[in-house]
Amino acid sequence: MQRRKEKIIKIKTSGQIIKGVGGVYTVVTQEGNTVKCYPRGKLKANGELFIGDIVDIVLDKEGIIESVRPRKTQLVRPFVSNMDCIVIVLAPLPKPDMMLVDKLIIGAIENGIAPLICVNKADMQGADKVVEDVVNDYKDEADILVISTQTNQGINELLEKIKCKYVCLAGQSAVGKSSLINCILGEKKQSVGDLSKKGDRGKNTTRHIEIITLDDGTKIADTCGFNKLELPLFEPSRLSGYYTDFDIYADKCKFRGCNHYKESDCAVKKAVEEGKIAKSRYERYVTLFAHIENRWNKRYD
Ligand SMILES: Nc1nc2c(ncn2[C@@H]2O[C@H](COP(=O)(O)OP(=O)(O)OP(=O)(O)O)[C@@H](O)[C@H]2O)c(=O)[nH]1
Ligand SMILES: [Mg+2]
Ligand SMILES: [Zn+2]
Repeated sequence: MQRRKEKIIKIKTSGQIIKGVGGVYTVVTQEGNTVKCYPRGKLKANGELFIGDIVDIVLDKEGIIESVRPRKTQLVRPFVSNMDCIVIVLAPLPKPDMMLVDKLIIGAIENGIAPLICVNKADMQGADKVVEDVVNDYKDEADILVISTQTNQGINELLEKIKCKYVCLAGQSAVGKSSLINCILGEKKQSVGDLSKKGDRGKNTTRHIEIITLDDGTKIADTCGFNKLELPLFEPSRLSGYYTDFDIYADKCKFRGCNHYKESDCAVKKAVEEGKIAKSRYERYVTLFAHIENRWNKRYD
């Protein structure tokens, strides 16, 4: 008896990568199915896939990622693409790193998206001071929310703001990004770290980025915390373009293309002296400018 050869039907579809561990990507297809996928060889050669990528896949015995659709937005740290908004999370503990916040805002502006700052752990001692500092430095740059995953303060307000969007959390390790996901879901889905030792900077509990979808369609990417962030190299004169809070003064600087750095008759510096621009933010701008200039000058070394 002749056995009929079974025909394997390949199904083409597309979907979004919601997780990637060790070269295996979890894709939610447009039909709503969750499938494990492997990238085609040429994709691996062309660089890594981002969590959030919209990909075309072929479902054979296993899912194969054939190609990546152009990315609407993308960040290298965290390694996420296509998000509508970056939610920068900080807290009284670990000690906030405002330079990191500045750099994350630069990333948001580069992608043409609005940053949202969440000061978490509002229940902790010292939270008021952190809120005061954040408002002082970023009130003209970002929406600011004060939240606590322990008391639920501000959580509904946050959910309202991000409703039906796809956002990625970003920030230092142990500020409470995964705790926020658990708080929103009402279950312990994500592992949460311990921040018990004094001076502890957190232990990088979350090792893999994962996009979590809420019942109303809102998507939140839980990401890996980091304590250092190096910006991609660019010409130092471009830096002030990312400081939109400087814009209304920059027109009045004496020199066109003023970097608000060592130049005289600088309206931005004057605004700082008059308290119209936060001194702390400007001082970090100067530090960052010098750093980028140094890297730029050594770019061929
Ligand atoms: N007091 C207080 N502690 C909180 C709050 N939210 C989170 N924590 C604590 O902060 C610590 C770190 O929380 P995680 O959620 O693991 O922090 P994370 O930002 O995800 O850290 P990484 O995954 O390492 O980037 C844990 O001990 C949490 O219990 C809060 O609102 N108030
Ligand atoms: Mg985490
Ligand atoms: Zn100037």
